[in-house]
Amino acid sequence: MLKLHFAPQSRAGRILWLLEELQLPYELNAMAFHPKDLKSDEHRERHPLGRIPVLDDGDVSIYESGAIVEYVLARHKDGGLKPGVDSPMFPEYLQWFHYCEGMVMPPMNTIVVHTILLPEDRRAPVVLGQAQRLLNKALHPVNEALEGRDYLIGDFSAADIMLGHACFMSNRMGCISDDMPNLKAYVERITARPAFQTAINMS
Ligand SMILES: N[C@@H](CCC(=O)N[C@@H](CS)C(=O)NCC(=O)O)C(=O)O
Repeated sequence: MLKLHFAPQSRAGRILWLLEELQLPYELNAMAFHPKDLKSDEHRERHPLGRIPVLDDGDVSIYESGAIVEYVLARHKDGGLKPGVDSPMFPEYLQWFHYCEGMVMPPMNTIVVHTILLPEDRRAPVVLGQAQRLLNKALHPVNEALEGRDYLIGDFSAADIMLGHACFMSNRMGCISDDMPNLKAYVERITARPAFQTAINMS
């Protein structure tokens, strides 16, 4: 059985959401988002940096949320969440799938560091401001891509699980401005999905 190592309010929610969308059976190792769990020797054996998500599948143990999504789709069930290589939507699918960790998450990580993780006296308003502007800029092309579409490539896909989850987190942090109405509607649309609701209520 698949076993997901996760902590609340993190990227691990993507994998929970994916498993719920695909209705695959899984087991959860719910840890606290705290160094006592994430940096324990036991967890560092699963992930050398003590991060989540990590997925175990028999003898396989894999980390990196995007890699885990690809792994589950390829080895377990794709549920129509990935267009075929010959589909005209395939290049855009790949682009948005990777835009998540490549362009959206780096400034979001900086924002989290300078609003939550660092003690107040070590937070840098200049760095925070730069990251907020960068995140806002990175989200504009997503808002444009969603013009006239419900999901990133039209139909719901695993790109929505990756980038949609990052948009959900951006919105929760107040980083989706009013000039991005498509993106705001998109976040409402994905959060209304039953599988997302189940995943978010568990995390
Ligand atoms: N690129 C990795 C990022 C993993 C990552 O940084 N996860 C965060 C949670 S969202 C984490 O474990 N943070 C704990 C820490 O930095 O100590 C992925 O997509 O899985």
